[in-house]
Amino acid sequence: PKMIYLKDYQAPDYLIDETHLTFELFEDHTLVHAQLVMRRNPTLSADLPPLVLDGQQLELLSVALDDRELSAADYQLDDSHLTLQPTAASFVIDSSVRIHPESNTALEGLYKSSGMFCTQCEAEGFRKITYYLDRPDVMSKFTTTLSAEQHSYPVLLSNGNPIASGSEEGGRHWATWEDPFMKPAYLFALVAGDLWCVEDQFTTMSQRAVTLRIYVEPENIDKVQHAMDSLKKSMKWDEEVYGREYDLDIFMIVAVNDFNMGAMENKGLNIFNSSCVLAKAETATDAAHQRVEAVVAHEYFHNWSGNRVTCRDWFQLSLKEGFTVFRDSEFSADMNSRTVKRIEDVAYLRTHQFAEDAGPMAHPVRPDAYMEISNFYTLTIYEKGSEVLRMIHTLLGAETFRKGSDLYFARHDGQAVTCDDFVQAMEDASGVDLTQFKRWYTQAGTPRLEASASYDAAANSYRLEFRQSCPATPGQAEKLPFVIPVELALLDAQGRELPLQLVGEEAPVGRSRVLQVTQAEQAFTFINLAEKPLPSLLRGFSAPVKLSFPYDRDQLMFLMQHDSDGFNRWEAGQQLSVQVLQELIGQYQRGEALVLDQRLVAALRSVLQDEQLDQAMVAEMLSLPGEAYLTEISEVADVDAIHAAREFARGELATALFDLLWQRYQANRELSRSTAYIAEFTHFARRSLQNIALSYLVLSGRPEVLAACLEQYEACDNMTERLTALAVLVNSPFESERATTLAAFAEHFKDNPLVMDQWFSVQAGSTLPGGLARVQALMQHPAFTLKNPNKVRALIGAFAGQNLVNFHAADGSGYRFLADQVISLNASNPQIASRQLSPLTRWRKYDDKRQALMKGELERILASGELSSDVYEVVSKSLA
Ligand code: DPP
Ligand code: ZN
Repeated sequence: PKMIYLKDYQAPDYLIDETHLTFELFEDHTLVHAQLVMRRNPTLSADLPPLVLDGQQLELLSVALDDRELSAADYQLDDSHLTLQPTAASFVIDSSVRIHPESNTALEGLYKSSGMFCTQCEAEGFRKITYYLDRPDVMSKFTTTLSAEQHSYPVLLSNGNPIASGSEEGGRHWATWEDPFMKPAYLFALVAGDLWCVEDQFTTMSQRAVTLRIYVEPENIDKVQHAMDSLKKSMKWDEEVYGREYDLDIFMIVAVNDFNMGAMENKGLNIFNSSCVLAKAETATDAAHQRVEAVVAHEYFHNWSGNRVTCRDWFQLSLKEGFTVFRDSEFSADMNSRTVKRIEDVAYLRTHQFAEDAGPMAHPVRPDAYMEISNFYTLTIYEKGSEVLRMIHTLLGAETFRKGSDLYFARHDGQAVTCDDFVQAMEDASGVDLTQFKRWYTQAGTPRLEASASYDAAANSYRLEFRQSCPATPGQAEKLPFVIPVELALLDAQGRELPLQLVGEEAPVGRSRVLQVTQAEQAFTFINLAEKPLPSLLRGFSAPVKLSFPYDRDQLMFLMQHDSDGFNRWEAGQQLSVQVLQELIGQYQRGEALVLDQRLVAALRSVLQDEQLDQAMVAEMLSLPGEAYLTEISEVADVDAIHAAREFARGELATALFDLLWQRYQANRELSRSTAYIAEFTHFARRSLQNIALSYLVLSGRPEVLAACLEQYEACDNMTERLTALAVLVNSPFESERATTLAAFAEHFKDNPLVMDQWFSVQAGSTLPGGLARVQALMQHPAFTLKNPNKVRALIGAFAGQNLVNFHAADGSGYRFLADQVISLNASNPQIASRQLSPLTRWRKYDDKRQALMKGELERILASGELSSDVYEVVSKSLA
């Protein structure tokens, strides 16, 4: 595989004005006929270069140019292109190919899942369907006719509006769909299957009625309402917050069991991993309900940020993904709790994206080069991309940001554009120069921001100094300073925000404001401060940086109680916990007895006693930083010490806070008993506190907690409580109850694959000794298969990504296991294989012995035979 560079971008030689597709779907093959109405790109010279169409794994049956059948002498064919010579500026290509969706295990292009036909074309899957200019800047008007056997495939869907249908001889039928909007091939979709749908309606802001349909397998028809409600909320929110109206007469979602990603925003016909659609109380957790709401919104929002305005090339992927993640996170914040949503997003970003940005696959939000684009659907493109948009939003303010987005959509509707075009619209609408800001798009790595402060009592002034730097990343040794928006307040001894007046300002400007750190070193002096303040910095995590400020533990406890920024209250607690845990890690490494700083106990006690505090916040504050986060912030991660220290702290907290936790648990369990399940934020909140309380309580080993756990498992009416009870037992010392409950759960839910995924995950994550053996045994379970990406993620992904003590076993057995799985997945599903590799790419974080073992496995993969470009790119970059 070779590198593809942004600097080599060239506009397409030819355009495809119309695309007429015909699919004849059969059990052992599919015939695809494509008629492409083409012309020379008018912005280029008048000569006619060869036409190079993309195509892979296609059996070419015939090709014609302007109705003239071509013979093999008229074209060149290799394993990824069909090349021929046009003779006029406008022409029509007709091709027929045979493909094999029934044996497509890569789940890219057209494939079969649970007996239905479906597609996944982003990024470069369309070339596995027909010969085409498979690039996002070639936009075309599509008409699609599909035919199949009527009994097995009563439902035939494609993009746009249905315009005709009928029956054929021999029990087959057909349907034709027409999409009036120009789109790139990656947004093409087709579905044929035996599906049921739930239908609803949405009236848009200009009073157009839109039909909404969610298609699922018949047995899942009772699990669709939550997704439908989420869809209607998303449509309304996009009208209100962004002024975006839906544009077709029908919007469809189809749930598919075998899917590489979460979902796909195909025009008018979104195809979803069933895990991101199906949700009802008995089978889906609160987290799953929230995920469905967020993903439905995300894909719907793409209709504008992605489809109406798309990407010029795949280097611009964050143009649509970063923006759309930002849009869906704001939507979720509006539907639920803004502070809690922010905490969840930041915890995720800091644990996972920061690790990516510090590893061998680190790349800018707009990469310069890639080997396999499927590897670039990353946390950096999505989550950091969203943070970059959030910073623009912070710098411009909500109103001006909206003017910028309106201008962007108006100026580029129907076009394929770049990240620069987006920023230009923001600059033009605001008059703000974002030249330096754009370094966020081009420089990889997580910036460090060190802050320090000094108070001058004689002058009543307070000086804050910032120093920024950014570590080297592959291909980028030196970095230039970023524009870092730092939202801050200064608190007095009672925790009140003080008026903020910088030297040179006539009067104070607010009590919480955004400063811009743009230099490598920069100081700000605040005046008219009669007492030394305590700063609340980077409020709401206003920039994706690693901030340090020399707070002592008492100051952090003070901020936990008094900071008026909810996010920073949580953040103070995290920093306090990190300090305390790092102290324990040191004690463990030196072979000393572990002693927990009682200030952490005191701080969490007052959180638990605070009846005013949102219960979800209480739950968030009780959650100690995870092992993966502690790994990320370590120079060299000592897996065993991290695990031991964190478990010790949890045990001490459980003992010291037992009564309060028990009280909070029982009060909430009582509410759960007396109220039917509601998928709504206040209920998510109280269940999250109830459940984290239970996970602490069980550490006491007391019989009344075991009884409570079993009661919750048996008597609850929803998966959130049931799965928590199961997870708590699985990680508990109550061996016989663990086994009985696991067996009962599997028996009860054996026919529900999504619930069985949870069952696998809970066990894969258990940090009790013997983790690998348990995972290997589970791979033999009848409900497990490597062919289903959700199963791979639930068992193998959860083991390697979340069960750090077991995965990093000192003998290297976890590494060897993962490499074996990657080698076997490489042949069947390269995208999933490559994704599973990421724990091994982080080898630099570990001690020499583990480094050698991890590298050894990467080398073994490299030597294992023919590698997909997906796996080859990640392995070779990791070893470089
Ligand atoms: N399906 C993926 C997403 O929506 C890729 N577009 O993010
Ligand atoms: Zn997306």
